[in-house]
Amino acid sequence: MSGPVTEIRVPDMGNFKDVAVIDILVKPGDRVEIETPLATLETEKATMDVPSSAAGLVEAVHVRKGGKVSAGDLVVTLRGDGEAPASRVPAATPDAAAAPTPPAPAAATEVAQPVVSTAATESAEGDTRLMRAPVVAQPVIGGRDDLAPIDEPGFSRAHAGPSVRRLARELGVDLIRVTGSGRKGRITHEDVKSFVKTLLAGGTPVASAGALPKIAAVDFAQFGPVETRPLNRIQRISGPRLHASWVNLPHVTQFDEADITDLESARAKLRQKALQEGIKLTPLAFIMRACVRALQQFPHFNASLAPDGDALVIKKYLHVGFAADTPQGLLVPVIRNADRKDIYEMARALGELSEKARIGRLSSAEMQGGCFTVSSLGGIGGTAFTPIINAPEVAILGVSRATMKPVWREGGFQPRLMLPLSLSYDHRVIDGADAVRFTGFLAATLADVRSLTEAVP
Ligand code: CAO
Repeated sequence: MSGPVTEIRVPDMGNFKDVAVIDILVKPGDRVEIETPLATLETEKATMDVPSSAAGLVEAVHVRKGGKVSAGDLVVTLRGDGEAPASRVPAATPDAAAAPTPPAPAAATEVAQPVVSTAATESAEGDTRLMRAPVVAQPVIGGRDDLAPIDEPGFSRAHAGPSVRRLARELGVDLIRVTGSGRKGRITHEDVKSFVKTLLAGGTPVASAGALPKIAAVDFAQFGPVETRPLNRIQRISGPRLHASWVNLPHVTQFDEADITDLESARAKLRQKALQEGIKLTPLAFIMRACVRALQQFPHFNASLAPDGDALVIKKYLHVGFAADTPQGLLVPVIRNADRKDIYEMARALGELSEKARIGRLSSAEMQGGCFTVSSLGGIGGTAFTPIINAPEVAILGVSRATMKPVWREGGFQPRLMLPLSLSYDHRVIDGADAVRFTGFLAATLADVRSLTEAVP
């Protein structure tokens, strides 16, 4: 190919500067078409693709994953094939955010625009509004009125390039209802057309196999003032993981109670001695120790499903994680070889890892390899909750606040300190009967202080 060299640069992104490059989508030698995504950028408020504004062969990529870019920076150089003479530098609109994007004339002269794909918000100045196209009258296809009115905030968030948006506008298709089949779920021309074809054929367009129905975006500002705060880094990482576990694992939660009256009086006696050694002996250390014993008794709780789901991988090691509430968000440090730790060693590990988590010093190795997780909200309160399994683990124990309750014992009511347990388990691996056996074993172990305080072999 011997066409002219075209430089594709970062378009005007409103107020954003030094935006992180989180993905490079092409390499030298790749053939790209107009609108082929070249790189993905991420601001605090949105991720956006930089699409090519010309067709040709990639000669060089000038940005690197992990780097930072601003408007006008060179992204790639293309050796064109004469199909699409693109403008070299995106037109610097003085206030691109303020002006609605005019209907672009022909694709060949279109200026690259970032395509916001996620997390764009009402107040994401510039990035969301950059993508807004003028609203056109919506045709009623074939006399049918299946086309719901376009939900503007949702439409502007959809992962689609400018010409796909234009096509959708022309056809009156709300992009939020279309499932993208392109890279990273990007909506293509074909997706819009097949959506319309399905409507014409009298069918109901469905999301592609396995895709979840989307929740319609709401422009909350129409109901009153709002403030939009970006999720923090940990929330952005843990959110998709929690979601993946929630939608992939059939969760059931078993509730139970453990009588920890004797345990608490034993702990009160041991606490002072432990404090002298710099160890804070909280109920959680005993609960973790009891979990170790339960996991040894029920090895299929100390397991994960093989990736194809047809075998159980039983672990011969016993690393137990615990949820820690930190200023940065929820973290799960893992106590390695928890089966080799007595109650004091367990409490020391809990204290050290919690402190590291709180001050942001936890290494990623210290959060890996867990077999089972304990999430204790007991220090805060509550009576029960349904914890989400830390997949690919198969169970998680939630612990709520212990309270004094009247318990019928030996022919009369006695005040006993009862600890609420909430065990969520993956029903593909664990049956309800085993879950009750597990919590029953835990309760019995927590009631038997000697078994918890004895030395570990
Ligand atoms: N019932 C009654 N009191 C309890 C209790 C329970 N189940 N668990 C702890 N307590 C008490 C402790 O004894 C301690 O009181 P004292 O100081 O008088 O001894 C107090 O509550 C505070 O304990 P703690 O929180 O400092 O220590 P911990 O070992 O119980 O917990 C940790 C450590 C890191 C798990 C905890 O600080 C934490 O972050 N918990 C939140 C976990 C979480 O967010 N889970 C939800 C995940 S899903 O979103």
